[in-house]
Amino acid sequence: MKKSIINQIENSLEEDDDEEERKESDDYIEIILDETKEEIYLPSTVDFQDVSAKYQQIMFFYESGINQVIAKLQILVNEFKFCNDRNPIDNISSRVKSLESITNKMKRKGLPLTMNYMVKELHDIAGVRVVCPFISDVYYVANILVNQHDVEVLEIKDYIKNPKPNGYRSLHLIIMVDVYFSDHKSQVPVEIQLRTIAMNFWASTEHQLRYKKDRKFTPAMQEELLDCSRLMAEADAKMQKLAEQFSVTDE
Ligand code: 0O2
Repeated sequence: MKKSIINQIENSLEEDDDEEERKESDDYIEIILDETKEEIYLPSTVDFQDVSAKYQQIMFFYESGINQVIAKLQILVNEFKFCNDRNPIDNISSRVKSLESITNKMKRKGLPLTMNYMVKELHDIAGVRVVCPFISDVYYVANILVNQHDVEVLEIKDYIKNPKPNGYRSLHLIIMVDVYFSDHKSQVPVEIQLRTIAMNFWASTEHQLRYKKDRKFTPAMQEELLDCSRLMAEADAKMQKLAEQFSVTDE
């Protein structure tokens, strides 16, 4: 019984091969943006109630990318739950970049506020954050993801090896992930930020204090923040050493 169902599926897949190839070349985002070269302007940030249908369709595209990445990560979390003593993933969160944040970033980059520019120039509209216990876990999880055949790496920014001048540390990956819609496949860009619990503590609290709030900190305050980042880095290094002594990170 099972075999015949499998045969049926295989046969129908063979029949669909040509169809599949044709559909894979269609790109959701191109369908949404139309072939017309007409620029579609971003909806106004002051009128959130009236966000255009087209904008919402594009956001659905990014949400689908997030869902795909979260599914991948959730499978890993469950696998580690069953097969390991501990989990290299502490928690996962995600967000679609807000319209305000999108327009601010585009203004900062001097880009026209159109959907075409948004799609072409911003690769962090879909964002997933993965918090791991140890530094080695960050690279371990990142490696698993980038080695999956439906994931293509566009960019890697290693702010752990090269922290930002203000002390920000994290590993950023921009990936293109395959997403299957009802009648075609698209590649969706997703930014994945991977960091330790200590890095996350620093980034979250620093964000609360000032990030993008146009608050000007005095050099002394900036030095304090940098100092806190160094403390976090020291704690991470010590925890990593302990983990290695207990052989908990030799997956
Ligand atoms: P949101 O929507 O608030 O999360 P690029 O994309 O290369 O043109 P960008 O945007 O500076 O330039 O990229 P980068 O350096 O990879 O940083 C993108 C994201 O990393 C930010 O998203 C933050 O989430 C995080 N980040 C970067 N620097 C800092 C920092 O100093 N402090 C904190 N707390 N987070 C940081 P956004 O743009 O804020 O978008």
